[in-house]
Amino acid sequence: MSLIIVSNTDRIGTIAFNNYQKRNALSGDLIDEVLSAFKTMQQNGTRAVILRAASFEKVWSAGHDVDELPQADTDPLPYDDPLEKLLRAVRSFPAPVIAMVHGSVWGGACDLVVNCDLVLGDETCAFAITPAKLGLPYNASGFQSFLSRLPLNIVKELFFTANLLTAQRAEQAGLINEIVPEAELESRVYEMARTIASRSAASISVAKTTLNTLSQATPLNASQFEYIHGLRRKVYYGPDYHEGIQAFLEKRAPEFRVD
Ligand code: KGA
Repeated sequence: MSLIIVSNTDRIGTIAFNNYQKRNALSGDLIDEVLSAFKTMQQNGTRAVILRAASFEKVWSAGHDVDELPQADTDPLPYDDPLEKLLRAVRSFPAPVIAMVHGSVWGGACDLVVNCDLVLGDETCAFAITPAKLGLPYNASGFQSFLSRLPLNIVKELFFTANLLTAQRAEQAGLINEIVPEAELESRVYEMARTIASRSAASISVAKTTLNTLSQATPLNASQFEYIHGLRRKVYYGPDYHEGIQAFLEKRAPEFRVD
């Protein structure tokens, strides 16, 4: 059975997560389906893509499928991780990708939303980035995506507390473009997509690529990158990551080392 529902009308594509049993966790299989949908939409000249959950539930997506994260001693978010492939597909899609968010968004799904070009949510939307609950060292490209969207203190709050940022605060911080009443969310998102589709595709595509390139432009030499990567390696080889994943799988609170 398909884990997403895909449709395309008037060159506006919709990709809807449809695996609520697992709270729309971003498993490799689900991501493969999304990547294939993006590929077809690019071939069809789709002018805007809406990323959403199939139905309005409490959770939009629970993020990376934790069952598919390595349990210890391996980089949990390498360049070829399915989540990383998904984020790159969103960034490189030649037309805008709009996240339409009802409900809570967790971990890697929060990174996904931050990588979308536009985000509209209703009063129920809320966002948490949770590597500190898993003892997981987040990756440099992920931090950069958050930093290019949000003020440093908000990024730190999200990563340090792993708590949900409410819709109101997410709007104030610029994580979402606008809060729209639940009953109007769908119509507002599709209206925005239609407006985008009526403008110059060539102009919008180059604007997206240029803005993404400029906002990600950070001079970082090889030595600095290796230093950061070395810090991450200590964490995914260390006891916290092992404990964080085990605790999730055993459905208990993690007991991180205090020394
Ligand atoms: N991965 C795998 N399975 C998940 C999952 C996830 N991220 N989130 C939920 N599930 C499973 C869960 O184990 C349960 O399975 C089912 O989905 C319903 O969840 O039916 P089973 O086999 O027991 P649950 O918890 O019963 O639903 P809920 O009470 O409605 O609560 C929903 C939330 C989203 C609040 C809860 O499931 C939750 O806290 N999930 C984890 C959210 C999270 O921390 N995600 C971050 C994953 O890490 C990540 O993206 C990275 C890379 N990171 O943070 O660095």
